[in-house]
Amino acid sequence: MTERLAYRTCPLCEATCGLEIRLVDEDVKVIRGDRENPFSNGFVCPKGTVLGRLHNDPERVRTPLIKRDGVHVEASWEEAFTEIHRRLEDLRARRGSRTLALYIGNPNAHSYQNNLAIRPLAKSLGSSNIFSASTLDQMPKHVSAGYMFGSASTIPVPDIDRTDLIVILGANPYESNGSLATAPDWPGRLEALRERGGRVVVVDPRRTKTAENADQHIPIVPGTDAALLMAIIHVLFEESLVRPGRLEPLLSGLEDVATAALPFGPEIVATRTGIDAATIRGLAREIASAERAAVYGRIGTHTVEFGTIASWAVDVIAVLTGNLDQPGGMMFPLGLHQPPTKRKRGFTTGRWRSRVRDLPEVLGELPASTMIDEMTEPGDGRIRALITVGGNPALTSPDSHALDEALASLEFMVSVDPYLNETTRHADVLLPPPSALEKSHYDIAFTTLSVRNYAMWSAPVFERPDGHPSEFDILVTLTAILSGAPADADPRSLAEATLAGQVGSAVSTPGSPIEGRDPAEILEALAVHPEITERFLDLMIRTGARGDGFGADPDGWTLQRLQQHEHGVDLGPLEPRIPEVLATPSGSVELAPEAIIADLDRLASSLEARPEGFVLVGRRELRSNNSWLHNIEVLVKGRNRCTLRVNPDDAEKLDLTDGSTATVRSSVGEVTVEVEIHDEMMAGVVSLPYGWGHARDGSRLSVASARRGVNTNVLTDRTRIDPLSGNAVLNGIPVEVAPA
Ligand SMILES: Nc1nc2c(c(=O)[nH]1)N[C@H]1C(S)=C(S)[C@@H](COP(=O)(O)OP(=O)(O)OC[C@H]3O[C@@H](n4cnc5c(=O)[nH]c(N)nc54)[C@H](O)[C@@H]3O)O[C@H]1N2
Ligand SMILES: Nc1nc2c(c(=O)[nH]1)N[C@H]1C(S)=C(S)[C@@H](COP(=O)(O)OP(=O)(O)OC[C@H]3O[C@@H](n4cnc5c(=O)[nH]c(N)nc54)[C@H](O)[C@@H]3O)O[C@H]1N2
Ligand code: SF4
Ligand SMILES: [Mo]
Repeated sequence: MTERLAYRTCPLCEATCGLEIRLVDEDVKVIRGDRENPFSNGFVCPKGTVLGRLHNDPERVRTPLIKRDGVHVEASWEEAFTEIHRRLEDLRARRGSRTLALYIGNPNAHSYQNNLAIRPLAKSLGSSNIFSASTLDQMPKHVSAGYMFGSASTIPVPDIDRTDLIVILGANPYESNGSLATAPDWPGRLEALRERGGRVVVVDPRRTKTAENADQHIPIVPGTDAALLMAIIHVLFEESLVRPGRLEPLLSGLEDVATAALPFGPEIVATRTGIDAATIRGLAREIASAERAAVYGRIGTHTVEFGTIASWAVDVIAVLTGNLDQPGGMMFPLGLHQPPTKRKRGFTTGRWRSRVRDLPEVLGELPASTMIDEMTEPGDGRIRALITVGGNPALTSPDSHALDEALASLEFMVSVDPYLNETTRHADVLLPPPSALEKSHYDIAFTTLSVRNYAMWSAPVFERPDGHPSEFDILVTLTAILSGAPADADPRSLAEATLAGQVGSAVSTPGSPIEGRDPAEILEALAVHPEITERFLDLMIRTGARGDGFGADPDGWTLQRLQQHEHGVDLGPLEPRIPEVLATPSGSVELAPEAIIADLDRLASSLEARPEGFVLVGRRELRSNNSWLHNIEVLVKGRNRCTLRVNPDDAEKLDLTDGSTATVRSSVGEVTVEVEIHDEMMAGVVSLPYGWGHARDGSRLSVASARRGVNTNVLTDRTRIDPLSGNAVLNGIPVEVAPA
């Protein structure tokens, strides 16, 4: 019997917890939180402990599948890529590149290999039909950050370990463990905040677990956070509480914000938000008077009609109260692989527009909500083929019944995914990535969103089975095929050429730490790493803000040095980064971007609207992860969690009893679901979890299918989006509820 311990980062959610994996004879025996990890200190949630079960899930796909006469059959990698090559070439020849599309799902954000490979893949498509889960999620934040700070990835995070007050809007980190604010053990950190005398305020239509454990819970009418936040800004100006402090000389548009906030007095927004004026004023004063305060909004402020305004307003409040870029306020992390400064180029959207609904491009993407229209509306450029990488839009995007039909009508579909699920069952070719335990890991995305500067490298726990390409190689092979290479093209040569190109550009970039160096010398230094993906990462780390500059700073970081820290390394608390982090053309924080100010008229008009009936919001739970962990028995056993939560008074009015079934109807669809009467719900608001609705023909998810649940996105309407970001409206859906 041989025993060993392996350490790695959990790749499932944004918290990036360190795991300790005990293996006996190369079998995963137990996974626990790594107590020596300096960031997560042993914290783990139930999901992190199932990586072994995911690895061993008999239904996890291990070899490529090709659909023949409607049935998925096993194929070799060579056969799979030959089929893709043949079908794509044929389609392109007949219909052109414009008819190809790509959907990029959430797990891509958790994989540095995919981070490296996905943009080149998108480019090789030669089509503007690029969609991702970002427009079902955080796109409003990218847009507001892009306008304010000059780069869509410059997102301030709450410095929760040092703040005195955190106001959380539309997030439930007790269940989700946080998002756009990477911190293992959010619950523990919030409890520590309260223990040191700080306060936690939660704004949410549900009294969530996070609200339950907070000092104050403020219920809000769904979809109205932007109005509440504008009222807070209004009060800050009206009561002369504006104190930007250190940043004052670096701000532009302050006066314009004051003017723009005038129509949003607390007395005016009170009815619409359901929050009385005194509470709004009290909240504004509390934020202004706290020594250090962080205002943090997430899913409930982003996936709504005024998502971009709300995303912008939270950062404006941070600026006005002197909390932006200050310890204990909202700060900018600096990942180990990041350069110290951003290139100044400003931010725009709408460089092209979608064919059917004329929606603007944002960050090179079109809204996922309009994928259906682009697939179904006849005409030149109609999508006929789709590649999905790690996504399940048939459950996760709005109007998903219609999307499901649209997927079935495609001429060709490829999915890179470990499961045959609601989406990938439509794929003509399925390419399975290796399991998480067969991959190396570094968080490119989440170390730039982390509440402490932190880095960790995880080596694969297991070697990949013979002949199984890495996910990077799968994506690069697809890129090569789309770029005109033969089906048996060696992905290595394309990747090597890309790496050489990046080195070439780094040595010729003025101000780069390796400016003027010999590219051959740099490539040789990188060649110590056997995997090409490691070489890309090492190049980023060594030319990053803390890098060794390939010898220029002997104390600097390299990937090899990081690899010696098997528990990860703490790189210290967040530090002020303004002005270096600003990339706006003016070099200042743009407080009043034209597009956002213009959109405030729409918000003002919405204050008069008094929606009748019920509104639907979503919910996440600790043992679930978006749409894809329901095939793991230990995570789904127990009572049915896919229930419609209804406030007790509403239930009485509607004649609904606990455990009965109700029909929920929206403008686009209908579901029938078990009722759970719950006093956490605000009156007039009902809630359904998302990511359910399994047991579709052709999927292979027997555990999930036994607890199918209903798909809440049958109810969400693809025509409702936040216009500035193209983000789907997934919360605040008008519905009718009745006993079934
Ligand atoms: N366990 C678990 N963890 C996860 C995930 C998961 O599925 N399960 N998913 C991961 C992903 S991809 C993400 S993006 C993050 C998301 O992390 P969070 O942002 O914390 O997401 P939710 O738990 O959905 O919390 C959203 C909250 O907003 C509330 N809400 C709805 N509408 C409104 C509104 O109009 N205003 C306000 N103020 N509140 C509103 C809902 O009641 C809910 O409590 O979680 C990540 N972590
Ligand atoms: N109503 C409603 N809808 C929502 C939300 C909501 O709150 N309410 N939340 C939205 C949010 S925040 C998000 S992020 C989206 C998520 O939307 P998607 O990204 O479309 O959905 P996921 O469930 O994350 O899909 C994960 C897919 O990746 C596969 N997968 C897992 N690991 C890997 C891997 O290593 N490689 C590859 N290639 N594939 C892998 C899984 O099998 C699954 O098919 O949903 C959005 N939709
Ligand atoms: S909180 Fe997130 S990162 Fe941590 S163990 Fe759970 S799923 Fe993994
Ligand atoms: Mo997400």
